[in-house]
Amino acid sequence: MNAVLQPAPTRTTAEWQAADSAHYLHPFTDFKSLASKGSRVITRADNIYLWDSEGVKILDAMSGLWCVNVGYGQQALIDAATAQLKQLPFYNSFFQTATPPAIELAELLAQVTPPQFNHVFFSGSGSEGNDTVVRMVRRYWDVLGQPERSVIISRKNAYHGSTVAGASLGGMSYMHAQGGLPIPGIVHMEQPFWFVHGQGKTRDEFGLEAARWLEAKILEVGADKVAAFIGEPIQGAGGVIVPPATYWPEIQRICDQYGILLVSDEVICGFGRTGNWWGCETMGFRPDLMTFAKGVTSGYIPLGGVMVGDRIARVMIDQGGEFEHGYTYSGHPVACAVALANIRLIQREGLVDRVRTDTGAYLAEHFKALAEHPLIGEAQSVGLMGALQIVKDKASGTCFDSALEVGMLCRGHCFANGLIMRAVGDRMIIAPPLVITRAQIDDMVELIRLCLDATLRDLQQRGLR
Ligand code: PXG
Repeated sequence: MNAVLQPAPTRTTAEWQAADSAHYLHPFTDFKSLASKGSRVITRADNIYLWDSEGVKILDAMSGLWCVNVGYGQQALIDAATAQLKQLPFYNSFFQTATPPAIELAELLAQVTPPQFNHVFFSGSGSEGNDTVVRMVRRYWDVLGQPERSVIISRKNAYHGSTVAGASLGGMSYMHAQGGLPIPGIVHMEQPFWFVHGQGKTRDEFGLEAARWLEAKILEVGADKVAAFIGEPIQGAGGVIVPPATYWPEIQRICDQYGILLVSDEVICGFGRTGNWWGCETMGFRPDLMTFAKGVTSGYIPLGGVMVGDRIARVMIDQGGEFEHGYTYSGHPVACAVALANIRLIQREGLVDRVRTDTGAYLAEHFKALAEHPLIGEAQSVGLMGALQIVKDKASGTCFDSALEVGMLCRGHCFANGLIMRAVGDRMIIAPPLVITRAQIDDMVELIRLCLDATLRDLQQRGLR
């Protein structure tokens, strides 16, 4: 028998990196390339800050991975997990059983979601939630005697997860290229990215035009074959792409006209990120299904799910019989207990209102000022998510050759200066914890400016600017 592995908190960075590259295959990673560099090992966190194994303090402007909405170190969440682990660490919700945290969370979610939502189906992640969406949407139309309505329309450059269904719904062509995706019955239309596709038009004109691509796609597929349309209210992993204000209301109108279901993937936009509880509230539409994950527990423990609107719930409950679908961890009691503590904390601290009326507006003002920087062609933020578009030429809005990986260069400067930002191509992304203060926003914006300056200097030295 192997010796019992002891935790080794005192290992050096080099020792962590050696063990990491020997055994750990990281997500979305070139394994060989990472092994040659070594991972940055994060060892602790508090509020909006992380510390690495060298003791370096880092401002986490990405909330972990768009999820630590209440910030790190919240005692109420830690206590909720500890108490539930002692009381009942696990029981399932199959075979006509349930646990108090899962029941209470279902009840609370019905209260904090738009009025059409009174039921929830739990999963372990956002990807699994979107697998549930595919199964439920198709089952709904089956039960109504229209099984031929099975096609789901999504968008290019959307991110809906990494399971087979999630990656198929998503519109990342490099993901489709690995594993024969998408699965049949999922089609994609162009994204509402004004900066790339809408130049020469007003944002509002472009928003209507981009929404009408949905109608064109419905007619191409056949209106009687389309089951649903899915989209993120604001695309997150695709680069914080904020659609024009005209886009979502027109999408809603088209879905209503053709009777197709509307699915909002709220995995990033949910739980206050955009200054309302839900991104669909900020963008002005009324979905039939909402996928959530991440912010439901502020990432302290995995949990996801799907809010099921009354239109679908009534059919599934009254006429559907058994729904042949579920996960071992659907309604995991510890995850649900943490989610309850997390949502109550958001309510108690008024975090959603704070983002809408205070910190979101404050960030927008300072972010807009970054658009003056010689490298930035567009600066956009909604609530506490934002993007800076790096450009080669400000006047024309021309971008750098993508092979130059200018975004990665900038991300390197962020890493070196104690700031975590995400680079999506040449778009620099932020989504800081919702507890961030005005003073911390000042620090963050100052750090961003410093990193943009350093990136510009590099480009000038290489003769690229
Ligand atoms: N939907 C959306 C809108 C997401 O952003 C998922 C579904 C999948 O959730 P899970 O819990 O299965 O990961 C996501 C996840 C990035 C990045 O690089 C974004 C996500 C995940 C990993 C990386 O921005 N979003």
